Amino acid sequence: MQCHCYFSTFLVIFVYCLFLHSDTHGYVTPLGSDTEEKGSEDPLSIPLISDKGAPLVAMLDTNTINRNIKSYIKTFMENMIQNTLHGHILEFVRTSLEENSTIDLIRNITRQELNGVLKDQVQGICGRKEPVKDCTELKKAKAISGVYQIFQKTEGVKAYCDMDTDGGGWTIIQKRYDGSVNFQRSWKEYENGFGDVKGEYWLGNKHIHRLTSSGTYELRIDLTDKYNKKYYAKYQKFIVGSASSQYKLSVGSYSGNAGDSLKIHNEMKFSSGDRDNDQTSSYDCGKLWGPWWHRNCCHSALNNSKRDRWYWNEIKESYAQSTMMMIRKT
Ligand SMILES: [Ca+2]
Repeated sequence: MQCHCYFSTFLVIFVYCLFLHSDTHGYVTPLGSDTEEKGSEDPLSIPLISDKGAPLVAMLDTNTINRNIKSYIKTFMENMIQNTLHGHILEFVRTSLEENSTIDLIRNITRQELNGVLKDQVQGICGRKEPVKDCTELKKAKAISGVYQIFQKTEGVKAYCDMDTDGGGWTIIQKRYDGSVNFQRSWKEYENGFGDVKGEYWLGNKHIHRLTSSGTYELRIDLTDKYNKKYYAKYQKFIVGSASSQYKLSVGSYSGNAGDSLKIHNEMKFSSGDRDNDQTSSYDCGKLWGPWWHRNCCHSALNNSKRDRWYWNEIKESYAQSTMMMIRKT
């Protein structure tokens, strides 16, 4: 792939964007692992003392300063290009290449296609004037699926954005597929969020509340059963209340093929193992079935700790092998 042919063009655009928005929260950052580690070290900071003990600022060591800035830009740009190219190359190869294409034709089309993709990506991201709140806004900035920082300029929560399913723009609030993350957690952990944003995670009730109280949001739940059959349940109404409401669920206007196993949980408070807010005195549903908006154990329980007990009553045999809950502003 001849990325170097137009790399310099986008480097110029990127540098322009970087200095146009000198506040690092002013643009959207695709968060790769390398970027996160380097970002936490403040790569643009200027060392006061060299590794030999010389006072760099006093000596006006501009070479070191320039080297740090160049290193930061290089790392950021490499991550951006990798993230950008990965999804779009796969999509392009899948949809656009014909069997009889010649090597030259493929090369030319690929270069042209990727040129447009990169240009849109960089300009879309840099062109934003306001901090990004969620994946729906990122979709408008032409971002692709991946981990992003939402709620910029505040706490900077990370979330995985699904830009492909059902038109994209989805902020994933729950994802499970291999049981690698323990979901039998405390009230506080469910409030703040936990897990691996690149893998299995819960976004956090306070963040879900903040999003769903800021506009009209829809919820989509994707499930697969042990036969690998895919199901989905979509709700045009989805609101999670504040902490004082015990993160009460308001959900409605179902469509899909998974069946409505959330209906009976409507208007229920959230329960966890250490906070029983359900409506049965016989059971502590949060302990038995995992934290959820329980009424009386239960028609759904997708946070169940047991790998084979991710419960959705309406699907075949009632247990899912993978679950994904995501929300989108309408
Ligand atoms: Ca109870």
